[in-house]
Amino acid sequence: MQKSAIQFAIACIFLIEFSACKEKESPNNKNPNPKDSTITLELGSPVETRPTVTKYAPAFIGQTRVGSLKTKTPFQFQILNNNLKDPWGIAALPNGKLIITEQGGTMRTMTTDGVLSGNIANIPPVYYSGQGGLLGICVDPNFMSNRMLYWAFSESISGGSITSVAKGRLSENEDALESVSVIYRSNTPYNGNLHFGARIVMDNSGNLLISLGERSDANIRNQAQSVSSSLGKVIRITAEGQPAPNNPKFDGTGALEELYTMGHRNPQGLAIHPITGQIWLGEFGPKAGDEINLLNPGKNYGWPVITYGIEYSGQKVGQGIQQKENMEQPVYYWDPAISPSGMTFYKGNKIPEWQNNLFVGALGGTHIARLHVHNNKVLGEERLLVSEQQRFRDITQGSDGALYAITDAGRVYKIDKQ
Ligand SMILES: [Ca+2]
Repeated sequence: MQKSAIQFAIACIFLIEFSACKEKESPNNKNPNPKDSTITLELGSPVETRPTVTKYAPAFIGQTRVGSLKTKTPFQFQILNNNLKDPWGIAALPNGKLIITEQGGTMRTMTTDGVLSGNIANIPPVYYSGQGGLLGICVDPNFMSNRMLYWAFSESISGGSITSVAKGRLSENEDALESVSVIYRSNTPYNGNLHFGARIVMDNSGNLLISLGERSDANIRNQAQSVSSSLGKVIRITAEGQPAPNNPKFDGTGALEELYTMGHRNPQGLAIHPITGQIWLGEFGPKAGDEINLLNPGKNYGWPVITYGIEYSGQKVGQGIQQKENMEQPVYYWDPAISPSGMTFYKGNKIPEWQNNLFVGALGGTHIARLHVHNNKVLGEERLLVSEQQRFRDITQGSDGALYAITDAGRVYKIDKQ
């Protein structure tokens, strides 16, 4: 059978499966999100029409190329500002403004009218090279009382560069950070400027989760499988930078206490599901094999042992396998790659069919991927803002309920109901 025919069959099966699923969603059914069951999902053929790069088969139906969705509620987008320089992270402040990092080492606030502040003072120096610099940003859920910000960045130290985490209090007039301290430094310096990971979120228990890349090169990336290295991991630390209490225990010599999950390549997306509180992660595969993972603490996500991608040279990665015992499968993957970067769940209600959907900024893909997530599966996919041809670096939801996205060209988009 032709690959396209197989994919069409998969799309049809999904439509049937989901219809069956909807039938069961009565008020007596324990659906964690009752509002979700009111949404009708009409799936078309997959959004991806290019041929696959690999010949690898998914581990389960719906792991890649699910049926397409189309937003029915009229929505609009506008460019609020196009004067940022290499923006990397965006997060919402509870006062209605947004806070944005620029890779070169600056941080600024922006109003939802697009008015940018000057550079906020007292940011520690960053290693600004390649994919490094001032990177992910996180606003404390208790910002109203403590005004704390946390950020991830690359730093140059003896022996190379690392991913680090700092925190500081945003001054009342928002022009400076106060009581700034670096609370975490990766234990594995490496001479290179790729794969820092560096997305950061605070979970419902007040601990920080930070994604760390495996530094890309063939001679270092195996450390994603080493429990004594912070490379290729998600770590979970307290706001003081200590390993979080009740972190999982990893087997092996010198296992780091801050580890949460292992076996990641370059994870640049982290988001907390609004209903389940679970942590979702996006990561770049090599040539193909970009992944969305649902993080279960203590688990191994497989890189570079299993992957749905191949080397940029075209050769297989390692043994060229996609599944292995004790290694987790991605919830979803892309072949060819779209380069998934920052991502967020939509918690608003203005566009009902977007509720609890995952929005993923695509760099190489030059769009925003909307994934309909249901019971920890991806059921449908839509590509938004395709016409803009922008490399979308990060996306967040403002306190006004609109989505805000930044692009490598320095733009800030607002996306909202019409
Ligand atoms: Ca994986």
